[in-house]
Amino acid sequence: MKLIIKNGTVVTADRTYKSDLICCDGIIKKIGENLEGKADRVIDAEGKFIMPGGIDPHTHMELPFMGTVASETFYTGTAAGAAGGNTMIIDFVIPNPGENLLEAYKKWRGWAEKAATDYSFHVAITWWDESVHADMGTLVKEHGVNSFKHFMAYKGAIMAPDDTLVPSFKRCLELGAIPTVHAENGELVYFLQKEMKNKGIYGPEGHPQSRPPMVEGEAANRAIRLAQAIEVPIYVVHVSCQEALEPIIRARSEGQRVYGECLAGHLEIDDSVYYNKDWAVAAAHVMSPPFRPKKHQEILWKALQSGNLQTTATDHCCFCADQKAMGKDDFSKIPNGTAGIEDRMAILWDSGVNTGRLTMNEFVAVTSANAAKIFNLYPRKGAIIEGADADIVIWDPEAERTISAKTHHQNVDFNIFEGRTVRGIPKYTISRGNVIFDDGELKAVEGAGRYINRPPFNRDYEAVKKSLVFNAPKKAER
Ligand code: URQ
Ligand code: ZN
Ligand code: ZN
Repeated sequence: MKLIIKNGTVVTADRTYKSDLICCDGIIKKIGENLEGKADRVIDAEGKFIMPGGIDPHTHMELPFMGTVASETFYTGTAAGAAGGNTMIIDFVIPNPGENLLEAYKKWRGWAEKAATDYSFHVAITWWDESVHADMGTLVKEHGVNSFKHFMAYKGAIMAPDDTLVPSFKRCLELGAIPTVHAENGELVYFLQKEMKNKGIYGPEGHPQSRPPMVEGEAANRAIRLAQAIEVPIYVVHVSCQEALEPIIRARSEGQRVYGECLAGHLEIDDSVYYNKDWAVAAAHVMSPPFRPKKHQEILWKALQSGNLQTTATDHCCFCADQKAMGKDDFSKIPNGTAGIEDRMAILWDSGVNTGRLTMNEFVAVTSANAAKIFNLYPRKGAIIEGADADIVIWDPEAERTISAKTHHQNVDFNIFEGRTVRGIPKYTISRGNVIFDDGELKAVEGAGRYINRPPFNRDYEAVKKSLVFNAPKKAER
């Protein structure tokens, strides 16, 4: 399939310039002015921005969790993501404690074969013994995994205590992989949940009250200090509040290699949702860390603007009303998770670029390029250069959309951004040169996505040079 994109303005994390593009055989073949030639399709991108397709580094498609399974599949979720301008997800393999990591990895790989866009996996370390140590090595060396997740919350389920965090962080360093953390102190959450119920609080309002910002702040600080002692980089997912941001800013100002991610939801939604008179609406917002008091939103925006947070994600983990109702009598039984993959980029554009908080280039950085760099996908992903994958979103900065569960493509019956009108939305989403979101029409193909290997990070230059081969852009034809 040969595609020519004409008259557009290319916007990357570092440049904005008028240019045409020729995409062929799944990659960006040529970038330049006045490109002509025969093609299967020509798109006139006049007045539109040509940007790297969004990368959502935090999703949970069809996750088995809290006694049920997330309602979004790898196909429906990546298709909905394409409708929102995304061309890649990094999802999670989450072994049950005691479950063999390679078995769990193979299971998730099977589920993900239906994906409509490219995908990769972080692998969670939910228990520890010598076999985990060994399997981490196999996953890095043979399966293109370079990031391992640690849930510091969810006591009694997948929580990783310090005696798992320390050896696992050390193993990440040995392998050239990056540890990532869900930073909430699971012991405190467990204690505070019991406190809530002792006070007779069983409704959704018990959820935020049992995981206040200090619970996240303690865990973020502890994870960062462990990483500092072990001298391994660290990536903190879904940073939701000032208390978790402060240790990140402190560590970064001291030169420690710490990265932080924030969710579109945490940037825009506050904890008043948990006091909605309609139980189902309050429960639909139960996710962890919870939505916070309003003051944290501007603090997160400032962190994105200042570069103290580097990526945005969604933690797309969908549960429909009947699933959320599992916690009808006890908030701690409400499956945790909300959607967002279809709306993240438009929310970031409308609340970020339209307001002047972010430049268009910073928008590309926080929705695509930075995640590609941190997880060693760049410039194959997250860039508009010759030789990179033709993962592109053609953005219409003037078009508007009103977000609603009635019209979204996500396989869930609730939308946390319900009723929000955004200006600036995708007109076309192109996955490896194929137009899969076509001027409002979703043309995603089940199974068209590929698993993307992510090489480890190496400190010895020879290994780096070798690993760059797949990244090396083709020499521009003169
Ligand atoms: O904690 C996570 O990231 C997963 C289990 C999704 N659920 C959530 O509430 N964030
Ligand atoms: Zn989490
Ligand atoms: Zn998550």
